[in-house]
Amino acid sequence: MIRKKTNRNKKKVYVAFSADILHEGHINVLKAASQFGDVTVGLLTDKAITSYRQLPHLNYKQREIILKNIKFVNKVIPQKTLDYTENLNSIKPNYVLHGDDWRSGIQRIVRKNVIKVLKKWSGKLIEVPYTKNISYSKMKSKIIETGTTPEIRKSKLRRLVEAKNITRILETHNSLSGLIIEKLNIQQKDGFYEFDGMWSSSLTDSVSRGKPDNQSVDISTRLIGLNEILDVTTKPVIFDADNGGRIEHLSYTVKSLERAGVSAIVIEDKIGLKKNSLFDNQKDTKQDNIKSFCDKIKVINKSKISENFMAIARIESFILGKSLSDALKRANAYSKAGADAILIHSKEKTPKQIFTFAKKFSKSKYYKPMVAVPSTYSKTTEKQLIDHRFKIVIYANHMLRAAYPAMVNTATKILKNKKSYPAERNLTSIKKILNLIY
Ligand code: SPV
Ligand code: MG
Repeated sequence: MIRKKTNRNKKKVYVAFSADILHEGHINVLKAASQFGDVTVGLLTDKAITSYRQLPHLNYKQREIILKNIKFVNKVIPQKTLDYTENLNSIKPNYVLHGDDWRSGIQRIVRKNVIKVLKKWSGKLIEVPYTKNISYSKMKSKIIETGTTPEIRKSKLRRLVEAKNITRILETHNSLSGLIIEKLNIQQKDGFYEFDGMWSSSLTDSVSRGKPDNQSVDISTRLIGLNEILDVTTKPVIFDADNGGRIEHLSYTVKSLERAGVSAIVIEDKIGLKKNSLFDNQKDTKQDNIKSFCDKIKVINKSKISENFMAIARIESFILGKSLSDALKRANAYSKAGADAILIHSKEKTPKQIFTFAKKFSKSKYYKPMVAVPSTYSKTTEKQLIDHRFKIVIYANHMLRAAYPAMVNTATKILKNKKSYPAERNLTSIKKILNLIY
């Protein structure tokens, strides 16, 4: 093996990369950098990258291994923010190299700051011509087209929870809604926004098949639908498994989910005939006892193959009119039994109930990341959830609720007018729908 020695007399060169999809443009910059001295690469962590764009396909370790083995690189260190200041101050490089493509857009401010910091020790920014005909977004779409591996997809949820203040999940009930979640992103003044993953909801999965949310749609049927979504997406999935079914069957469900590349299973602590939690009348609904539910969590953890697969325990105490102390007792027990996260459910109009829970549970020695489902308390902002230490937000049914009135309105208009023209105004054009997927 060739050891790369750092030459004390050589100049120090710093290059920052996210290096998700490595291409010849990176190599051009690194080659140029190595001509000025010893090259340290500041490799952006998942956290730094998600502050301005999507979680990279490869995790930090994988990206580090690739860079360390490039002959122009002497050292790789983590760069924990998009801003270079911390690393520059500790290394005090003579040069920073970057492609000349960062003079506009989000990187403009970062660039300005690099120049300012380098000035302190008369360091210089050298910009090399950006390698033409390379588009990160085109390459990213290629990855979507090609697909992903179950393991890479599965690991993404844990990475997101570690990297982001809040992981934003939206309900999907078919491939088209999955594709919208996959592709939609917006650039706002304060940053880049997108959905991080998908919620496979028992409610919308059932309703879109014309059946009630009471497990009439069996797990195999749900997995068929899910696989169709997985075929055309790369983002992680959280699977709503109701109460997990019979404990004797649970290990098989976990295996099927893992094989498909699902990141997390959510099980709720209810027993008996399943009834959706948002119904007002929960008279006949029974909660599981703590011990039996903990046993289910243990079965999930025992049957899972990958450490990346997560067990999320969903507490229904508030749904069933039970007290805060009941919810807390359960949260601690479920966490101790091995749950990776706690979903505290509520059907109140305000988040008061879950925030009171969050304040107490965040202080518990058994604290685990918390998950919120703001279906009824929908005025609650992500910022408020972050302030209460929620790490995942699930918008649990919105895609189906959006599609349903649109379809009913269109059908009504055609029926009323005995022609389709009046409905056209609210429809996607035929041309657009033909070209939506090609
Ligand atoms: C679902 O989306 O199926 C859920 C959330 O489990 S809730 O409808 O609130 O029960
Ligand atoms: Mg459900």
